[in-house]
Amino acid sequence: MKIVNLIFLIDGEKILLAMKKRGFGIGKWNGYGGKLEEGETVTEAAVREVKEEAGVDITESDLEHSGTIDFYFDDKPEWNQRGEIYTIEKWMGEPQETEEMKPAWFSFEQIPYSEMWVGDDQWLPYLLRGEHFTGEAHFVDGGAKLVSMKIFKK
Ligand code: 8DG
Repeated sequence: MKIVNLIFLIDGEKILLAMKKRGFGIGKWNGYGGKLEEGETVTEAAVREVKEEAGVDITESDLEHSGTIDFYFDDKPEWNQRGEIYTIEKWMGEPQETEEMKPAWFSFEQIPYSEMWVGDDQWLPYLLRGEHFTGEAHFVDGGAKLVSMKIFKK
């Protein structure tokens, strides 16, 4: 399965989400991330994606692996992907709006789940508590509808 990464910047009790302005997941708040380029490791790609999408510099060894979720698109199996999800508490520079993403800070108590991928409300709480998780999600209708989701604490 294709791998994508997903990175959330965390500052105390606040999380940085960014509104996706184009492409897959347009109109949703999410972390930064995307597909690996040829020859890249997941964490190398994370450094590149955060730079491209937020304009900030991070160091690979500061990334904390939080969980793995397999995203299945039951009516579009070519979209199936494994999401490797990270948090990071250190970076250099201020997150900027880019062509792809418009960032905003959210308190842990005010996560805009209704404007996120359906199902994020089932695993993001683990991440916010600093717990590790694994799981799988099954979507139809291009990701608009969640058919099932299983999340396990690791
Ligand atoms: P890029 O490689 O061009 O930068 O990325 P893209 O074309 O915009 O999208 P992508 O690589 O397909 O990555 C899409 C992002 O969407 C990736 O970070 C993982 C994420 N994603 C899913 N499903 C879900 C989900 O259920 N919740 C969240 N929060 N993200 C999801 O594919």
